[in-house]
This record gives sequence, C-alpha cells and structure tokens, in this order.
Amino acid sequence: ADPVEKVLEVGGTRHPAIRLPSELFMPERANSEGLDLEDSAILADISGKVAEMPSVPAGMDSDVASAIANAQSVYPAWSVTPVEQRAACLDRLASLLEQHRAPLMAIAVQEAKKTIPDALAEVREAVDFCRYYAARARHDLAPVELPGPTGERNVLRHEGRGVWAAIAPWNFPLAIFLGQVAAALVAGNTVVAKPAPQTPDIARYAVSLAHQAGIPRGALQLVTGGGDVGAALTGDLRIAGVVFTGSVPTAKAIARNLLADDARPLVPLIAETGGLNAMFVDSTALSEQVVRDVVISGFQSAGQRCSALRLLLLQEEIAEHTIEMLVGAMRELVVGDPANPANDIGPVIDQAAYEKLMAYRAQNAARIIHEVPVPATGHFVPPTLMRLDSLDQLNTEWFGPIVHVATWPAGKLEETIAAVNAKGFGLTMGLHSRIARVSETVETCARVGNLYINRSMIGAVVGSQPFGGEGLSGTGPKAGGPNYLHRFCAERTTSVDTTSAGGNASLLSLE
Ligand code: UN1
Repeated sequence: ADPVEKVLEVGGTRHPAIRLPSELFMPERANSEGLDLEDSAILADISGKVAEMPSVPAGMDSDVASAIANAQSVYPAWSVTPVEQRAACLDRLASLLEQHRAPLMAIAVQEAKKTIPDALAEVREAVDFCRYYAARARHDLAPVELPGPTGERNVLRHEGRGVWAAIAPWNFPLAIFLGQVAAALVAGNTVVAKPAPQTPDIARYAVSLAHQAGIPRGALQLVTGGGDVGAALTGDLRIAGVVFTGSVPTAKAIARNLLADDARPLVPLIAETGGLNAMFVDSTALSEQVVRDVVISGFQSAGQRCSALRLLLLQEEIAEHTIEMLVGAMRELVVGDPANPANDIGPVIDQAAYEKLMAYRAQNAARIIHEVPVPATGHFVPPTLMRLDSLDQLNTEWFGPIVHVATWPAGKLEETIAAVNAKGFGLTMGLHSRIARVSETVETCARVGNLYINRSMIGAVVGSQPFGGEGLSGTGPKAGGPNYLHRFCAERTTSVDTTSAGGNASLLSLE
C-alpha cells in the first residue's frame, strides 16, 4: 500500500472519538460513538496531573543571532542526511509525543487554557503531523525522472533551501508549532522556531523531545519572545524562508520585513492567517444537526480557532426557529476552569484578548441575542449569539466565542455568498442543506480553502483535509496536504545531453 495511505489508515483507527466533558465537544475524528478504552485511560491518567505544571526542560532557548548561526552551520550536513533518516526522526518524535502525552496535555491546559479534550486533540494532531510528513517525505522527496526531448535525460530533485523561521500561534501551540517544524526539517532545512509569547513551555518540551528523537540540536533551535524577536528573526538576511500562522497584520509585517533590504535574496513566505468564516443554513437542513454543528464550530475552544464559525447565515423562513433552538443549546453550556472536565469552555488566552472581545460586545450590546453565564473572575468571555442587521457590520475576525447571525432570502444564496467572498477572507465555509443543487451552488461560488457540508467547520483532520485558505486567509496550498512539503524545498533539475560522446547516458543514477 501507498505509505501515506497506510499512515492515514492507522491514524483513522488509532484515534476514536471521546465524549468528555460534554457530549457536544468531541475532539477531532469524532466519528465513532462512545468513550474508547484508551481515552478512558488517558483521562484517568491526566485528571490528577493537569492541576500542576510538569517540569519543563530548561536550557532550550537561544538568542536569534546565535540560533541562526548554529542552524546555518548544521544545514549542509542535515540537508544531505538521507530522507529516510530525517523521516525516521519524525516517527520517533511522534512516539515520544505519545509517551509524554500526559505532561504535554497538562501544559496545554495550564499554559494555553485548553480544555482536556482540546488538549488531547492537540497532542494527537501533533503526532499525526509528524507521522504524516514522515510518510509524505519518503513518498514525495525522491528524485523524479522527467520526460524530455530525445537524447536528453532530466531529473527533478526537491532539496532543502537553508534555515527556515517557523513562527507559531498560541491556539495550537503544539500541533501547529510541530507541524511547521516537522515539515521544514524533513524537507531538508534547518529551523529556528519561535512559539507565541503566551505558550513557550509546550514548545520547550516539544523541542527537547525532538532532540531526543535524533534531530540534531543545531538543526532545530528555539527562540522565545514577542514581536521584536520575530522581527529580528525574519529580518535576518540568512533566513531562507518563513512559515507563519497568526494574524493578518503580522503576516503583512513579515512580508514587508522580507522585502525591506534591497540586498536580500527573495525568499518564500508560507502564511496561514485569519478567517471570516460563514455557515449557510437553508430550510431543508436538519435543525438538530445545525444546532450541534453551530455550537461546536462557534464555541469549542472558546472560538479561538481560525477555522471557527463567525457568521451564521440562516434562510429567512427558518431563522426564528433555529435561533430559538440555538439559545436552548447554549443554556446547556458550562463555562469555567478548563482543568475541570465538567466544563465545556474555558477562558480566552489572556487579558488583552479578553478586553478586546468584551469591549466589542459592550459596543454592540443591543444586538446580543443570547449569552452564556460565566464565572465572575478570570478571562471568561461569555459565548455570545449576536444579530447583524447588515453584513456590513462585520468585516474583521473576532477571535473568540461570538457567533454573528444574519438571514438571507430564499433565491438569494449566490448573492449572499458573493457578499461573504467580498470580505476578502477565504478560509472555511459551511453549509447545511439536503438539496444537491444547493450544495453544488455553494461549491461553485465559495472561495475558501475548506468547505464543510452538513458537518462542523472545525476539526480538519491531518492528511485527509489539508487545511488553509486564500486571500486574506493565507498563501495557499495547505498544511497537512499532499503539496505542502514541496513548498519548503528548492526545486532543482539536472539535464544531461545523452547523445554526446563519452557515454553520458550512464551519468545519472537515481539511487
Ligand atoms: C487554526 O485555528 O489556526 O480545523 C487552525 C481545525 C484545526 C485547525 C485550526 N485542525 O479546527
């Protein structure tokens, strides 16, 4: 079997769904029923451990200048390390992540304020990224003989480019952090990785496991800090490429930084940014399913996913009924300490996020349809359903548990999709409908990376759903997808004239 397919197969059966704490919020791969034995064991194992922070390996952090210098000095050796050996490091890292799942989950709960199911999903996704990119590398990075004119032999190779800067977000501080790192490394690059300032400890833990897995210390360096550290990193002329997930303004600042110095070589930027993600619901949709998927897509992880639902667009005829059912479902949600498995939703990441979201809610209080009660202290933003009188009222991504609701008249689906497209983002979109023609219309008109029909809009599965967007949402081909590794590579061809004297035909060997 295709090695990539094999990994996916294993991935599919290895990770059954769990149904804790609430039946609503299941981690990724929520396609089997009930609580699996392995999951029960994990949760029993983790429950006592999330309260205290595990010890985090020290001595991981470098300063930017020496990190780049080290990564550069290791690059020549790492880039010619056979793909199989580089991939084997990722497989070992995946196994180490599984062995260290409890402390990693505990750090995700403590540092990133993840609920326990979200923390479990986080570790699983990191494991999947490592195994998937290992399998893809074995498959995708072998030299390819290309057809060419008679008398010529052409070979295409994908090789590393040099030192990459990998800049990760706090909302997937292990999965996206290691996804970037694993892809860049296995493609033959060395990496200086910068986690978000809110989540350095899970990154330190992950980097220390990566070194244990056999990735040379110099090949993967960690720098920590805020925007100034990021700017120093991406502004350094020795950086051969940048992979970034985060906000649109930061992506644009990085792009400017990469172009600022006239002497600098042109280098690639892979950016995954925000979304203004809409879900369309027509009058044929199954309302129970709509309610479940809106709650999951809008409120799981306190809405802190770039894939999350921001704009619910209901066909006029069913709007009142759907809103009534949604409010009923929201009454079941429990917001509180994420370390307590009885709670569905935790706080937002920090004080700054809290203040921004609360100010936005306060300015638009008159349009709030319903909000879930929250504990009096802590950065708990009430999960909120907010009416829009016009789509013009929403043009930016509010990165929290706020779902905006508007309606569309029957017969105006295409215009409404066009209005959403016109906002310039293009990450995820959802549709609930039982009519094939409607789903075909949405497929044709949507300008998004990931379109979800009759399911939730979050929880892209590594491999089977390459994730990422276009326009303001990112630079395209997708994390976890079949084309991702090549984006980290230099594409090099060698053409040999096999007709000349001297028997050149035997020059090239693909071994
Ligand atoms: C992000 O929020 O930055 O589909 C990415 C999902 C995740 C990816 C989200 N696997 O919800």
